[in-house]
Amino acid sequence: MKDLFAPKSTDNLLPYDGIVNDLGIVIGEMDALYEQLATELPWQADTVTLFGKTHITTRQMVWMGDKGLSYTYSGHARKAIDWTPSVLQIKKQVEDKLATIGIKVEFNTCLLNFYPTGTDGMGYHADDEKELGEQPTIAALSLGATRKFVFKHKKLKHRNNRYQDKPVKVELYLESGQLIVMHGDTQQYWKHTITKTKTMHEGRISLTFRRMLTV
Ligand SMILES: O=C(O)CCC(=O)C(=O)O
Repeated sequence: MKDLFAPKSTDNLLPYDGIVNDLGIVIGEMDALYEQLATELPWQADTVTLFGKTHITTRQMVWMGDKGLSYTYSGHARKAIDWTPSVLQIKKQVEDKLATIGIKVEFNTCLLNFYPTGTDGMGYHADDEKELGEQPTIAALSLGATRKFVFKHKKLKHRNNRYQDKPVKVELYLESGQLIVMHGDTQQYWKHTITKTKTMHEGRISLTFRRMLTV
């Protein structure tokens, strides 16, 4: 039976200052796709410099995109590798899905993250680098283990008069095959994280599609 209270893909999951839509499970054969990406991609540890300290992550990453694109975040520049046929096909499916809620975008890069277990995560950050332009549209597709994804407002620490009882944190559980899209002012006002957990032992891959300015 259809759940009348299930959120619609056009509902905004953020209470203010940005837009996040949940398009639900948008692809099939997720297990096979997860295995394919886990084995065929050249995963590497990520290097992150925060407050002058450099860390090598247990999370693995691959940066993929149109020829010649490079991207600097967390203090390090990365050069994109060429699209693989499987990721290019997923990109097309994601773009088609977004078009169904009126978002027309052609992504030119994808950051893929591989979290081997629940103890691998990604700290709070915003994808607000200048190469992404103002109000970037970023689509995130999850494969594998279900993980918690949390948004936290950058400035508001507590509910205040301006927003009355609206929350300053929003939590989602992202399942295999699920697609969310962050757009509008989201990166300007909110940070997001993949929280760590000791209770999850399976891996997860995320594909975060972006459009970088190429001038
Ligand atoms: O793994 C995810 O879903 C989030 C990845 C992320 O925050 C990012 O690539 O900026």
